[in-house]
Amino acid sequence: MNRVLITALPLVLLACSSENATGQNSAAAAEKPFKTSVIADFDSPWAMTFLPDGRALITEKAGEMILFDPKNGTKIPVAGMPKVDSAGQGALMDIVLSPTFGQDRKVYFSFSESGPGGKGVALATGIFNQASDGTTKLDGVKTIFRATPYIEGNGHYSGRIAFSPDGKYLFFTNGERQKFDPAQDPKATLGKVLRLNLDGTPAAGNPLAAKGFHPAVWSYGHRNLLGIAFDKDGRLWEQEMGPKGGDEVNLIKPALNYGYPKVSNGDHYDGKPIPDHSAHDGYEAPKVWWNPVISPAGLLYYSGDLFPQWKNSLFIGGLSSKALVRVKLDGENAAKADQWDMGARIREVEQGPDGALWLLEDGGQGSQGRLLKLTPAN
Ligand SMILES: [Ca+2]
Ligand SMILES: [Ca+2]
Repeated sequence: MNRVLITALPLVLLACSSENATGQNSAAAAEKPFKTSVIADFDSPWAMTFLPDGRALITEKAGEMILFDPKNGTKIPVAGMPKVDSAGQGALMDIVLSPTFGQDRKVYFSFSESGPGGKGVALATGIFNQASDGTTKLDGVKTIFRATPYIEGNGHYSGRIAFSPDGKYLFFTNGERQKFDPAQDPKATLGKVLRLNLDGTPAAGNPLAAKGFHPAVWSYGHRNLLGIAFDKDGRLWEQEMGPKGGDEVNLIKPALNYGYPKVSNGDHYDGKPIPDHSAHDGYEAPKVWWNPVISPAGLLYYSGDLFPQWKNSLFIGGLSSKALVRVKLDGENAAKADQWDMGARIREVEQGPDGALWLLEDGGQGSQGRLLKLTPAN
């Protein structure tokens, strides 16, 4: 097959092929309300975002950022990226455009790195520039925030980015690094949702600073937060990989403690029980949780017109579940809606300019790292 597959290749056809290893049968595939087209293939992609001109920036785990043009399949490497420590769950992680991208071409991205004390997740900015010969780079790359503290290990960095609807604040997720207790440690940014100014400094008025918390903390008691998104009414939704049987979608509110590792509807992977959430225990319970787990990676709030029936839904990419998962929102409530078998670990979900859904497969454990475009079946 060609390196770049711009021809639509419905998975319905793949599902009938003897080469298909997805385990789907064609009847189940045919029930999907979308057609899946394979657009391109990447090397362990992690995140993507669309530019105003319809091209996309795509991050790869080892540290490459790629400018991709869906119209012709062109891939251009973006120069100027910092050194990434991509061992284990480490990666060049999220990529989002600044709220002011139209004026200043600034982008924000996250990555894991080595530093004093061990490793941690960092947040950086750069100015996206493309020369007349097509070469592309980020100019003036600057790390503007680092997790506290850096510690040993290669897991649970998190590193997802979202901007408040007014464009004034940046919300950044820091995972608990598989060390459990940092999620409840007021001084650590680990296991927290953070609210920062656009220059990476902690936002004034964060709700726990006066109680001795790190001044960036917005909410705490989280595990591995691999998705964060605002809805049309300005509510902040978050998903996280919980312990065994405890993956979560949470509605994030300032100063609340979401419980980990003190309480969870799941239990530790080594079998040790964790008390479940219960009413009036002082911990904020998830709106939705999964047992068995789905291993949620990317999170998208859908606002497009191409799938009007899915407005006001969250879409979640599932790793171990090899699924695209839809959660229906209704004000402050959320409920499981759909879980489609995609036959591959799904790392990222994005909305295209026309409202199509775009997925990035994970690159490991049998998944190929393909870029998929979903459009209505009929
Ligand atoms: Ca994205
Ligand atoms: Ca439990």
